[in-house]
Amino acid sequence: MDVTFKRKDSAVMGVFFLLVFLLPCSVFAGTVPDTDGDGIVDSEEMVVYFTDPNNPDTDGDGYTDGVEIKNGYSPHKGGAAKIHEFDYDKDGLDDWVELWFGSSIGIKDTDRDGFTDFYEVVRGYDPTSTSMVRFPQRIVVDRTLQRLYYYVANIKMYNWPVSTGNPSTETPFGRFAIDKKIPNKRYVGPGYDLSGVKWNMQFKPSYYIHAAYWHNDFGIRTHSHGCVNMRLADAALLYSYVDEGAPVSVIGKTPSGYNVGS
Ligand SMILES: [Ca+2]
Ligand SMILES: [Ca+2]
Ligand SMILES: [Ca+2]
Ligand SMILES: [Ca+2]
Repeated sequence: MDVTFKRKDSAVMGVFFLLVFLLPCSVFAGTVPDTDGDGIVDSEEMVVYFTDPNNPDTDGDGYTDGVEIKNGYSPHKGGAAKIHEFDYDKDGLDDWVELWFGSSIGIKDTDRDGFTDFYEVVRGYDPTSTSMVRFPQRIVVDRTLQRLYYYVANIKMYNWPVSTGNPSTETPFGRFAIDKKIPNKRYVGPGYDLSGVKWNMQFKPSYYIHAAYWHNDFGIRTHSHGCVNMRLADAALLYSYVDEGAPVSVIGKTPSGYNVGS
C-alpha cells in the first residue's frame, strides 16, 4: 500500500511541476496557441485533424486549414476535395465519418482493442471505446432506384445496386426487420430450383435479401419473385455487418419498364 501512495504522490508532484514550469504562458493567460494563425489551435491540429500546426496550409492548395475545415474541404488533399473524399489513415473510413463517430482520422484503431475503426463502425460498435454499446443499424431497399442502403447511426455507409421483385411478384412495401440469417439456402418454386444461394437475410417470412449468381441485372432492373438480389461480394459484406433485428424499410415503386429510370 505504501508503494501505491508514493506513486500517487509522485504523480501529483509531476503534474504540478508540469503546470508550473512547462506549460506555455498563454495557457495561464486564458488563450490556447494557434501557432500558424490558421484558425485551428495547435492541439486540434495535432490530435484531431493531423494537420501541420506550423503551416497554415498543410496541403499547399492556397486555402488555409481553418478555411478548408470550416467549409467541409479536406486540409490534406488539394483542389476541391471534400473532407469525406479523403481517408488520412487509410482504414476504410473517410475523414468526415471518423470525425462524426469521434474516432481518430490518424489512427486506424482508435481504442486499440485490436479491431480497426472501420471494422467496428460498419458493425455498429463504438470505435472510441471498448464498451459493447451499439449504434443502431438499418437497411433501406429503394424499389424505384433498385438500390439498397445500409446505415449505421443514421450515417449511410453503403449504397449497393440490387434487383427487387418483378411487377407481378413485387418485393413487399413496408417496415420489417432481419429475423433470420442463413449462410446457404436452396430456393424452390414454380419454374425455379436454385441451390447454393449465399448470404440469406430474411426480413419477412419467405422474403430474403440474398446473393444471386444467375444474373447481373443489379441496379438495372427487377429480377426476382420478391426477394432482394445482391451481388455476391456485396451480400457477403452486408451479411457480416448486420445483426438479426435490424430494421428493413422497403420504399418506392416497382419499375414497370425494363430499365430503371427509362
Ligand atoms: Ca493552427
Ligand atoms: Ca489547404
Ligand atoms: Ca480513416
Ligand atoms: Ca478498435
